[in-house]
Amino acid sequence: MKIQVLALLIMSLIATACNAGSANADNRTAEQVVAVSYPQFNADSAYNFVATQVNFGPRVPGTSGHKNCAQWIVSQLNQFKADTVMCQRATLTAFNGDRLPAINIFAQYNRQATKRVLLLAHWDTRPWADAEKDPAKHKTPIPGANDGGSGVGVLLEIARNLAVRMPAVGVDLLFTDAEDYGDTGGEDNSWCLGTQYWVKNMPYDATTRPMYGILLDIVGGLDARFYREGFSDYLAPNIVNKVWATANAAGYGNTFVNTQRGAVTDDHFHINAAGIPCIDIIECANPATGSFPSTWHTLNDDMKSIDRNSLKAVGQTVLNTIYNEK
Ligand code: AHN
Ligand code: ZN
Repeated sequence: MKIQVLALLIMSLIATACNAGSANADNRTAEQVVAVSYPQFNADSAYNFVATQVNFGPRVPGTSGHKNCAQWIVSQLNQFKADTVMCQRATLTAFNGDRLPAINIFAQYNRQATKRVLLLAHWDTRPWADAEKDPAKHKTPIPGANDGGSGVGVLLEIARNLAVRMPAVGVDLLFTDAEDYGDTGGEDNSWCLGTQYWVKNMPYDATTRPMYGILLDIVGGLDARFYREGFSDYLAPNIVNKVWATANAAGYGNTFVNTQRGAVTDDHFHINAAGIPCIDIIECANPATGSFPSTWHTLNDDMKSIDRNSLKAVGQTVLNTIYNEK
């Protein structure tokens, strides 16, 4: 690790020396130059990770698509050299009495680091397309490209980058299950069952718990906009400030809009309740109503609703955020 940092330092000194006479010579020290060298988030790679998930079929707990996708996520994390990959299994009872064989998948990078960041996304998909106009479609499972697939696709592309070069801080990746088996219009606690279980059984103590968390949910939509989500802004405003400023600095200020819109009881709500400040990056398609994209919980939540530019804006912003940490 020391050698790697030294090599980067020397490389950037050479780069600085080469630029010395040119118009863009600046006053940054070598250390600052190193600090701003970010890995490149590959949107095509993330897109392919989303497509692979969709090809498994719906990832509804208890189905073969669910089982196969869990195996695949674990194999990808191992391939991308996570220090540890853990499957937390539980049978959770849904609002309607269904028993769900849930798996929260947890991977740690740079396990020794005491300063850590938690990144999370739900990997299950909704069993019912109950936002369809046609009631005949309400019992059909959604493809879950954006709602489920996109967050996982971005996290796996981040994992691929972590395998190449680690940031200064430790990184925990949590793929939560049974988020989307909730009761539309019913109890808020009927959603996010995997995360509710996780916070009751977290593998953290005072020294290993992360400084903060970033949840990615519905991050791949066409021409998506991300507003400051209400609970994030109320419970973890400094993290929202940090991430939105990082997006702006990276040129994604149009995608990450610096105003508050909407509020959603999502996985981050429960992480906050467990004492870890956590924000939600989630699409707000209509700032007037704070609503989700039109494909949400419909059969049109397929690959046609996925935008590489949105994956890139979110993925690069999160990467830059964690590589900025000292
Ligand atoms: C509520 O409707 C309370 N939460 C929904 C969170 C969600 C569903 N995110 C994606 N799908
Ligand atoms: Zn959903």
